[in-house]
Amino acid sequence: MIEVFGDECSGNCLKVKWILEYLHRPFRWTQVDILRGETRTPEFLALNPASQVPVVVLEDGRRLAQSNAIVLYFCEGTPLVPSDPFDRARMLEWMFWEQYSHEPYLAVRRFQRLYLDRADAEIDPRLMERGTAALARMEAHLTDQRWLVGETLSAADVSLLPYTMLAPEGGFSLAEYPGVCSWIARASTALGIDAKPDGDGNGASDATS
Ligand SMILES: N[C@@H](CCC(=O)N[C@@H](CS)C(=O)NCC(=O)O)C(=O)O
Repeated sequence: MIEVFGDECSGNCLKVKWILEYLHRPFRWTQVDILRGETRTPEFLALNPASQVPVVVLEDGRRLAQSNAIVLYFCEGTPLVPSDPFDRARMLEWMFWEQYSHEPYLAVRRFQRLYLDRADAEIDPRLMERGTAALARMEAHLTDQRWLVGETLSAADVSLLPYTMLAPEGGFSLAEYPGVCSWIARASTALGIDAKPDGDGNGASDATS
């Protein structure tokens, strides 16, 4: 059986959990507590020298890290990866953007606020500034598009959903992004996830975190 090493407080790990559940792929979840330093133990470093979750161990023992690489691996050959090469590249464009221009701000601000208990004034203001720019970029696209790529759910939506949906826990208000809120509802429904972003930045979300 596929084994997933992850921490459910991590959006990167939720991507893996959600896609495996969506694709009805049985898996065993091993909880790795990042706050207790469990990614830094010799045993974990033998699994992933990058000391990060998520990591999956396939039935044949091969290991794979990096959430978007894992999502793409499981989505290959399904309708979640467009067959048209250009659309596939556009899907990857969003997934690379998520890792470089979205997650480093939205996820990091959420982590500092929610798990390190930092007051807003103690958090680098650039996280709010750049996270807001990322949400605005998504809103510009989703104002007249239902999905990030093409006419249906793709791996790009799976990649962008967790940290966008959890943005209120990082102090970001989603209220001014109606296109993003509609997309969160649409993508969550498609994936079978319960998501009710409150949009007011108070962190009251039904999301798993
Ligand atoms: N780019 C990586 C980021 C993974 C990552 O940052 N994992 C964090 C949790 S979200 C982690 O394991 N941190 C523990 C540590 O750095 O010791 C991915 O998408 O999988």
